[in-house]
Amino acid sequence: MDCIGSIRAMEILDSRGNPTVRVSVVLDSGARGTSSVPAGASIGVNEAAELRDGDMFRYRGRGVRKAVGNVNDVLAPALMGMDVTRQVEIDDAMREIDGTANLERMGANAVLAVSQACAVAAAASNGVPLYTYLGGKDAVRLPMPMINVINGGKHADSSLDMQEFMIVPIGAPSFSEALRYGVEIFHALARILGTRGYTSAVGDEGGFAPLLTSNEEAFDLIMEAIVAAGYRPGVDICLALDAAAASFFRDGNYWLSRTGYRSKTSVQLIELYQQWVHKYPIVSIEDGIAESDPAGLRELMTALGHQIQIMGDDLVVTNPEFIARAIEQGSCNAALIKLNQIGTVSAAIAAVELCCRAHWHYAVAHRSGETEDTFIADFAVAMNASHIKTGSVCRGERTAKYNRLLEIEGELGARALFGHDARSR
Ligand code: 2PG
Ligand code: MG
Repeated sequence: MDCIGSIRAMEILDSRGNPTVRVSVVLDSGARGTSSVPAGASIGVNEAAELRDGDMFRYRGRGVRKAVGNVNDVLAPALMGMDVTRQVEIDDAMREIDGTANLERMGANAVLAVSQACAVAAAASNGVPLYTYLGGKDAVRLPMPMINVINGGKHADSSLDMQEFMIVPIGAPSFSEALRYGVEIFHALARILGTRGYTSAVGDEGGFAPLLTSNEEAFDLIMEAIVAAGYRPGVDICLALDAAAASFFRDGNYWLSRTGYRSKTSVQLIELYQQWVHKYPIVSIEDGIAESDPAGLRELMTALGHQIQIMGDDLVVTNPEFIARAIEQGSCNAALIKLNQIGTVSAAIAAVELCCRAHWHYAVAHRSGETEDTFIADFAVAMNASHIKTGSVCRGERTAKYNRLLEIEGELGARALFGHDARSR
């Protein structure tokens, strides 16, 4: 048994230059673990709550000194001496101290940073990598990356309503090859944007953020880049979309205003998705309909649920309760898993278990405001995730996760599995 000797939090910066929480845990043995938490921009209304200071004279209200204080003054004394391998007990203790359903009192940013740092310290104490500690020795599968190459919505000042245009290297034989395919296409896309007079400046998640004339133009340019890089659309590379539709849903309509369309009903928006799925090799649409539009969600599943992955993100917010409901109501057929939407490692694991039972695919995902922390790379392997969504192949906070996955693949050597049919666990 290795017990928690000390827990210290500090305020650091995320990739958007906003404060966030980093926690270091030291165990009695001297083993230690450090972890930092990310922050979203398109946030589901039912997510666990981040605690921000609200002091407009510091970081325009976005400081996290209160969350840091809660770790150092409240959570740390309560967890001192606990066996660090008792993740569920540690997480439950924090949830009890907080006393709210969405962790708003302590702050999900405070609670998750402690939860993750404890897992990292426990892995170190056991002398095993984090993915083995959390997933056991059968955790040998690398996730399929969904690589974001064009940013829109709340992640860029681009002209696009849709938030994320991604490529999925389905034809790659290994994770590292998938990543290489993605990088080559990313660079081809940069060249194509340049020749058309578009900027190759990037958005929050590292995808390009050009001022295009339509969402279709984004797909067309990506298709061109796939071919220019020597790959076959639909065979080597498919496409995925995160619409983040709640960000343009108002008064019962979808306002695709950036691209000059008038408002659309859910039926019209779904028709548009159907046209896109027909025209482009799209295998996944995330948050295609807002979580507050149940009729639209049903229609989307009826229209495309048998054909492609309909991913719930804002809809299910990594919350076992919401995932159970979505499974029952059939409002999506796959889920994003974001630890900071639910606030503890053990609750995120419970969310994954539900997805597994429903035979859903699930993508472990980053947030648009990230740090150099690589917890989610290990977590994706530990959870046998079908996919990982961690942005583009540039910006250090994104490549940190990819580089960690390359390291894991190297460590696993011949034992490493990759791809959808490796789901045998
Ligand atoms: C999403 C995420 C991550 P954000 O909507 O899936 O890509 O964005 O972190 O801004 O919620
Ligand atoms: Mg999303």
